[in-house]
Amino acid sequence: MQKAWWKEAVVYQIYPRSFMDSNGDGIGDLQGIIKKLDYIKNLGITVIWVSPIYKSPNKDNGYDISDYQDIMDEFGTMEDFDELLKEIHQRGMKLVMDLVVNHTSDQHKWFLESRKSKDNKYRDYYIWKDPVDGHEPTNWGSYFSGSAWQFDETTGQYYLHQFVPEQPDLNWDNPVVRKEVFDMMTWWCEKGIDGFRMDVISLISKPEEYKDGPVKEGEKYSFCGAVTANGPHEHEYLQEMNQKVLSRYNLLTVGETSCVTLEEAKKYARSDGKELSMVFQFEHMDVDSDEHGKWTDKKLYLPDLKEVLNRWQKGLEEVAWNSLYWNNHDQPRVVSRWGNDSGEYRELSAKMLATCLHMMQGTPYVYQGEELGMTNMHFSDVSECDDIEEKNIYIDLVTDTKVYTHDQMMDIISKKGRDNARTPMQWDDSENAGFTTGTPWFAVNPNYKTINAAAQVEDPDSIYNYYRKLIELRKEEEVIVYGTFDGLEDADENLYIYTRSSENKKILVICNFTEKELDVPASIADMVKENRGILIGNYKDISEKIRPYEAVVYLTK
Ligand code: TEU
Ligand code: CA
Repeated sequence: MQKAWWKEAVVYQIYPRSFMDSNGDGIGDLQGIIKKLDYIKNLGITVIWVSPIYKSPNKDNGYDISDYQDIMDEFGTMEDFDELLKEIHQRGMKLVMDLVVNHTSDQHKWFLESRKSKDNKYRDYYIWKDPVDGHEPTNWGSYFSGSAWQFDETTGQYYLHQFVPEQPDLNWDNPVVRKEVFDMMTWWCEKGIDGFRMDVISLISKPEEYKDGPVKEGEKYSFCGAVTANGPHEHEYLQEMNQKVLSRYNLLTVGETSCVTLEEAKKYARSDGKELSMVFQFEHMDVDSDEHGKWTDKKLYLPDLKEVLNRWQKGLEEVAWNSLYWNNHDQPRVVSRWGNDSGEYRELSAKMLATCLHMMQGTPYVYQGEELGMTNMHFSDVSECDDIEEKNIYIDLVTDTKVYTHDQMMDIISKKGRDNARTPMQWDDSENAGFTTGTPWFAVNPNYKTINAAAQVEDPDSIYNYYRKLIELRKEEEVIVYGTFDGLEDADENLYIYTRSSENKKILVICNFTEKELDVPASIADMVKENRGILIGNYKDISEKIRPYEAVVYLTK
């Protein structure tokens, strides 16, 4: 298999707003990140991905950009950025920026001009359509509730926004827009960055025809992603981006490809390097969704998770490349979601989940705080929430349609909402978890007294040091990066078992997703018995049984 530095990388995602505040204003910033680079380096991380740091009104916490070539006031200055990049490179790490070019902020100068008149030079930078029978051009619904169209009085037309109205979609069919984006990307590459995470990049090529889509039972709109994802010119535009920008630098590029299928991923992450290095897929994030999407307290059924991940492991083998993630700034904390965040089981299940993911084939992503076993937080009222997606879904499912009561919705937001990932990083047991000397912009999880970095960095048995060993193993054992994946016992409802094999090495990974003590399945009993040692495990000794939330990686050849 073709080798590449980004296949051997381990990426740490920082959500700057909640990572570390250096000036006491309660908001994380670039100087705060610089203070914590040694903490990240010590984990064994090789690449840092920062969520958007560009100028933004923060309607969607930076995913609504008003100036792509300047730094958000709250985060610092371009000089701070230059210092951050230098400090990261000096530590032998790389920096990946978050590229949000499916849409801009409505405060971006392009949109401020575009909305002025129909014949404005920037009009076609965005997607404007006439009303149809006095209403929205199509029945498309936004990712964040409501219509995906916003009426603009000045020119009597609607503009498309697949997220909130303050995030108007760019018109990628306009070659001038593509050139603007490619020039901006080149500008950042010339500054020396090492890659891009590309926000909803699968949505940039819109359908040739703007017409109504299918509406699900009980819904008012047709989900826009279903008609816009993986559009007719998607791969043409990405190959143009690759040819004009990406291929000229030594980059890690990861597409956040909402609604991507395995077949489409083979195009986005094709191994000939003509598009992107890899993609974030979402099928495994949807295994605990239902007719209300992720807004449900549906429990994980392990065979569903195994079916998705094993299919992606085998499906991309040799032809493309996987990313590996449980967490990011849009997902709840996995130890609460699919582990057990209470008592002794929190540490065990956090290490088990980490083992399950990090022994697979692909580039692993660690989201800030995941390496500490940070957990979800309880929100009792929507007024405690910051996330626009949560606020809008509350109105949709409680106020407007009464699908859920207030208590039901708050319980579900506490389980699945994005705010769970945005509580401030827990550095130590001092006030505000050492995140800020001021008033934190968002509530700190009260469990910071016991769950924090200071309590773990020096403890050899901590979750932090377990992640450090997993990452070290990946650097030592080539079979973990390049070995073949084979799932075992796919139907088992409690255990996730798979092997990774290369010419002269084979490992067996066993993860117990439950608090039950279980027998070793007969199918792997011999492999276990003849093992040549344990590479890593979350119990100090070995047992005839598989214990609650046990993870163990045997060397079998
Ligand atoms: O997220 C795109 C996306 O698919 C989100 O709808 C996400 O999957 C969802 O919130 C999970 O329930 C990207 C960014 O990661 C997200 O933070 C932004 O809000 C969004 O695009 C718009 O830029
Ligand atoms: Ca600050």
